[in-house]
Amino acid sequence: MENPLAARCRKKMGTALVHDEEMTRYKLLWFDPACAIETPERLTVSHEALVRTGLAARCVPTPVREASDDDILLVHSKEYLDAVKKTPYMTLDDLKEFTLHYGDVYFHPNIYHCAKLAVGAALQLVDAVMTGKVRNGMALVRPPGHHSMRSAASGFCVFNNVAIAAKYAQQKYAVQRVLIVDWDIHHGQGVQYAFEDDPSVLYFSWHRYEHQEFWPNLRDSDYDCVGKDNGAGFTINVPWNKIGMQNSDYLAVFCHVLLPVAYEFGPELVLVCAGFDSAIGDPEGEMCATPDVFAHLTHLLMNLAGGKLCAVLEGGYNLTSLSQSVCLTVQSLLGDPPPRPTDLQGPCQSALESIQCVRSAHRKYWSCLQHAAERPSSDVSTKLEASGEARVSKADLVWPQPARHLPPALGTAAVIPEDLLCPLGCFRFPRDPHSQDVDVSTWSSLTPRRDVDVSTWSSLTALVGRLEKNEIRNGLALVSDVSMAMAHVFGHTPKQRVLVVCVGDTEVLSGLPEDGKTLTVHFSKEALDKPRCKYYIPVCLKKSLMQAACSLLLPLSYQYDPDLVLLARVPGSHVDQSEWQQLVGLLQGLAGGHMLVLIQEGEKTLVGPTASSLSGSPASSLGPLPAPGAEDIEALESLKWRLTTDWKLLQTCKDFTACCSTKAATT
Ligand code: FKS
Ligand code: ZN
Repeated sequence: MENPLAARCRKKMGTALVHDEEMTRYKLLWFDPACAIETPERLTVSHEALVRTGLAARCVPTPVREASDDDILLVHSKEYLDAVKKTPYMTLDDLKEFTLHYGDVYFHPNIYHCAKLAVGAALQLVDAVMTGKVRNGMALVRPPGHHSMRSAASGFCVFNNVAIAAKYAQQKYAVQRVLIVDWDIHHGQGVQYAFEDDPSVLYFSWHRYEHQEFWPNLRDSDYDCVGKDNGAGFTINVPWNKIGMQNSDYLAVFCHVLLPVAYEFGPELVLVCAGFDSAIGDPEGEMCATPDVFAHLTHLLMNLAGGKLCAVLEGGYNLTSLSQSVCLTVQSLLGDPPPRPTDLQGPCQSALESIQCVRSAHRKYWSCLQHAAERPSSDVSTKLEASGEARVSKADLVWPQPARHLPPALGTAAVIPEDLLCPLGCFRFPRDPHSQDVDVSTWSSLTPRRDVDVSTWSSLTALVGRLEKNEIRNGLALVSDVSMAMAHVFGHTPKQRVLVVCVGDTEVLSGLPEDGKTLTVHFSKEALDKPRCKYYIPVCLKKSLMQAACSLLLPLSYQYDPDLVLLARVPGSHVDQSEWQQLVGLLQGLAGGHMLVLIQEGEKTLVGPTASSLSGSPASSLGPLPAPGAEDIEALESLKWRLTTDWKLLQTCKDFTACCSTKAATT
């Protein structure tokens, strides 16, 4: 029997699951259609699904506790706490009367107890993550928290679990910067108000808004509410003005708004208001993003803050969609590769309008957005067409059952010379003893034939074959010539769609076919080649790799949807170790995690850090990023403009042609 500590180490520190059945022990006691959806079953089905899929057993079980008065007073007023304290002793009529002071919430004799446990669950999770007992985790709680305010309950929420958790982390662990990502479909106005003037907490929320016609109908939820005083720029609101938003819309907002800003902010802790009413089938959200998308959203946040991420349940009212989404979130937290993304056709017009508005409202606060376009001249266009437009039809609300998830048996294979120690978490992939003769003559015109290591190449071929069969998840190889090794891999995997990401100042593979079987993105600091076609994209940047990774590489990669990712480090690279690890981390969200990293011999020191990222350890944090150079931002923007016609996920403006002409006029 393996000792649990070693097991956790092997699992890169593990994932906490905070849960207690007690939180199912309150419910609505009278007739109120607005509150009827918030049921105990929400918690039961979520937990049962985690148990049934074997995910719960892979987590570190973590008990809840009751939050103390002091914990609750970090966010709420004494008067409000005292009022809630009386509810366990109230009669039904008193409870009904008490409820009337607030909007869309109900009280029950046991809700105060559960609300204390919900806060305590979030704090237990913060403790487990901050003390390093686990890397990340999820708390399954009821009542939710993000609507409750200093002195008011609201929207099923009694105490603000996540806001309290943020203050607690700052107080107890001296955390300097907290990022709160609220992907619930309602605006967490309670969280926003708690931190609106506080630059140490960056609050991001997307929410169904419909030009203020959707609950909680606040002017404060619109894109131009960006925070106050010192906190200006540290509240990011993305209003959804239409229902039916899809995976593309969510991912576009992550790539073009949240991630660039989050990397610039450099959080030390990430908290997620993890509501799943933003998923398909939910009666409140009426959106169309599939449960799979949460595996990606989670994955994309998992390498911020050195991996410290706490997800706390908020809403989610379709029990099927809710429990699937919870599972996919926990699956990512555990380090399993996200499923291949589906249906990424690019964001819809209404989403683009929201993206453009938010980016423009935040231009003056975040240097990664300094070149964002103006907001569209009329931001009410979608309002006018909204009512007449076909709503999402019933037929659209059927979504495929997420694939039964089987993590590959083996993890990370290393093709490295015998004299190099096999990095922790990897296994040495055998050099093929029966290396067939490899015909390199076709490639010899491309690259001078140096110290050709035929046996390395044949093990690479074998390795790619095993990746294809899902027998191995990913691999890395130290090779004497990256170009030759790549050429070899291509020569032997004719059927696949391969995303090639090159980093470094050496030209590679000029002779690749341009038929879409590969998409190459090459980052260098010296200008290399001109783009030849939509499948070959050279990116010349002095620094700002993370910005380019979020807003260029990720959208391209998601839309291309490769079968395999080939990441190559060629000589003359300016990317440092932590950026490199971030890149390795982000790219593992593609191709079901199938990735092969090629490193040129001279950069032996990168083998360890690369292996560590490939086998699931969090990338080291980059801290807050310096402002990217104007030159870099120019280069990036003009590249995105040029590519947008072919790659819709790169789009950040509603009326593309109108934006192009303003762009042309200003540059
Ligand atoms: C019924 C109107 C219901 C209230 C919606 C409250 C949403 C709560 C939540 C939370 F995460 F807090 F649970 N309006 N058609 O989902 O945001
Ligand atoms: Zn909600």
